[in-house]
Amino acid sequence: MLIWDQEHECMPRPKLNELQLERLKWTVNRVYSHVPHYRKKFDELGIKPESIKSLKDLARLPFTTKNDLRDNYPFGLFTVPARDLIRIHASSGTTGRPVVAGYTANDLNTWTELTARMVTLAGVTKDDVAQIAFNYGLFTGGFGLHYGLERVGALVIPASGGNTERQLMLMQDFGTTTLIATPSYALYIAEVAEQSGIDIASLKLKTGLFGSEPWTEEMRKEIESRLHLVATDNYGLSEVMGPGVAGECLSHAGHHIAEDHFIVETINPDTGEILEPGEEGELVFTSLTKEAFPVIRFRTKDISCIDQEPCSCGRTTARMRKVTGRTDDMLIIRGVNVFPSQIESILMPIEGIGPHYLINVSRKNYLDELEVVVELTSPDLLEPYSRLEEFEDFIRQKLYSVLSLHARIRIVQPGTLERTTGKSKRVFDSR
Ligand code: DLL
Repeated sequence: MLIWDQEHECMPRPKLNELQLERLKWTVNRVYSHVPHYRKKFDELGIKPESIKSLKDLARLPFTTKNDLRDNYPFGLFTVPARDLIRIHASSGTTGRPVVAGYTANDLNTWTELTARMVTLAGVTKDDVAQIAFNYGLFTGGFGLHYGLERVGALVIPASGGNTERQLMLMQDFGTTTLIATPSYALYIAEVAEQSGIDIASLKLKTGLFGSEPWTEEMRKEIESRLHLVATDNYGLSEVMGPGVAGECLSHAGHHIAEDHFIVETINPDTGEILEPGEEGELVFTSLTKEAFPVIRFRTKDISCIDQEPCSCGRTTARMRKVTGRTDDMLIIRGVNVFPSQIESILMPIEGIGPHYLINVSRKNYLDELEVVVELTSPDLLEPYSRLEEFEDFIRQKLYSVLSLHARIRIVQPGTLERTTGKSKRVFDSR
């Protein structure tokens, strides 16, 4: 198995920790001297850059939250003036101001190296034809993957998101071997191919690099069987860099984190207490090499756990388990904690319904109500009516056995639910 940066990806842990400490000191120094927000927070806690003597001292530093980023919109947390930046990206942000990420020339080079690492993890090489169906724009997905793929020497097709029929034409004509998209868009591409009578098995697709939104193992199986490829997951976020923070290798044993560039911690989201490897909690990232927009202990709200054991692929970098939810994703319905990913895991294996679903939560007479809308795979399944009721009942029972919640099930015709070319929105909470 090819490793992009053998030296850093396979470093013995003591050596890696040494490098992390040196880089952490550099970062703390940098934010203390250039970013008023950090200086003020550190001063309040009596922390000076010299206070960082070991990696354990990281725990003394304050957390950074999305609100801190919003309060300093747009450039308040940058360490350099705009003239030293050469690129800006921003997260779409469903509410309020977007998060703005700035990059110096060195930052872009680091980012390119890390996405090159990540695509290599997934087995992509210079022999591949990589079609990027992420949006190119302020979103970090398109440009982020673009440069990493070019660096490994793959032939890049910058298709961008949308225009699904053209995506399929490009796949057929240019011999795409690697598809880069959100998992929900990958499914949509599969669906359009099936509807247009394209024989997907005859395409050259081999690998899928999917990320940017949560998806379950059940969804992975569905995508792999419909697109005839090996689907790998990769994780990243604009605040920390974009894609390239972590990605799966072909051992499929978690996502390797670029620990020479980021320190990852898991914390109890309620108390802030630091958790041990293996314990599930909120991921917190500290950047170690970023120039323009370093982050100190950024709380991601993403839930995962960390494994520091070396991987069978030979890399020593810690691995994070696939992120299946966020602390702010969790729905509390009649006192029961429900993650959308749990519902997805239950629905996906049920024969006769497709991988598209919606979760509606509302309140009626002071009581929470959960409605799950699912799509049939074939319109014939709607007949006769009694079968439909039976089927709804079956799905309701399945959900009840895991969630202990009675849900209303609404079965709709194939193709009814909205498809997405980017990140999907499946939960609507009107309470
Ligand atoms: O989604 C960066 C990215 C682009 C990652 C392309 C991978 C591929 P944002 O738009 O800032 O950045 O969204 C970041 O998306 O905090 C997670 O909640 C979620 N997310 C990203 N990747 C995954 C993943 C990009 N593989 C937010 N699994 C993060 C689950 C993910 N959630």
